[in-house]
Amino acid sequence: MSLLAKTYTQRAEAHTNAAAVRLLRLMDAKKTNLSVAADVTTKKELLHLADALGPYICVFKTHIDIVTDFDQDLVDQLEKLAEKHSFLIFEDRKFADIGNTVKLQYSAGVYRIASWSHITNAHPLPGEGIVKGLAEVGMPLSRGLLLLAEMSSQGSLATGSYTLEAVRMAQRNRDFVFGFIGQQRMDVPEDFVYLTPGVGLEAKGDGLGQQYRTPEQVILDSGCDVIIVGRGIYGSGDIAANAQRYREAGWNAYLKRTGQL
Ligand code: 5BU
Repeated sequence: MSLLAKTYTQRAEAHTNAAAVRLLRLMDAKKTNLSVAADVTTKKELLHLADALGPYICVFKTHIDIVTDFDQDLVDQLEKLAEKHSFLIFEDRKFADIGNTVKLQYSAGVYRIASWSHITNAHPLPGEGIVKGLAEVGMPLSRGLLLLAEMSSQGSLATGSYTLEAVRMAQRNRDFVFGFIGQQRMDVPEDFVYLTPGVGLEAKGDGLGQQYRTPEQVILDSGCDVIIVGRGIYGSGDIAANAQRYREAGWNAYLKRTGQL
């Protein structure tokens, strides 16, 4: 059976990374492959989005360093909401330094990301030491890492042989690296989970380089697994209704792909 015809649950069996197994199982259980990108700058707004959108999502994606009034209580509450609604937290930190530095950035500082974020991501740019450094912190905590294989923004330099090298780096570190942030699935035998930003049903871009594709293009045509949607959900109108629309579009594309629809 081809990878793309398999359900998320079937694919969970082949994964060893704890975060990947949890994610794949909870997607089928909750019937959602939607992740919300909560790019808001106050604790109140962030917690509101997590609670209001929790029922519709598999992953709550944060940029914790944009929250002006960050404190430990925010993290405690976010973790409670993740339990309540059964979603994983993904700090979109995009680490990009040498192994020793990212280890400290991941474990220490004000945010102590590794202590609460199930998933984080890194640029392969500095070389494999970045994965090794993050793994020293993340593996004992059962965390998972995504490598940035491609970006959604116009003019991104992460293309061609860079993207191929990202995939090779992931293949060599499968215990910790379970997938990618990317725009299209690369044809390799291993099962990697793809989380894909740059998703919008209306807008085509944002005037600052962002480029949008539809959930169907992402899940069905490009073979990715999770759609990441920010402003398309919280930008205007009823956020729960918007989330339901994206959830349905993403889920139907998955059902079509797996022959269930
Ligand atoms: P938007 O509001 O749906 O455009 O938000 C997209 C989010 O995904 C935002 O948090 C970005 O930081 C993130 N993102 C992205 O847009 N494109 C990329 O290639 C990567 C992350 Br990697």
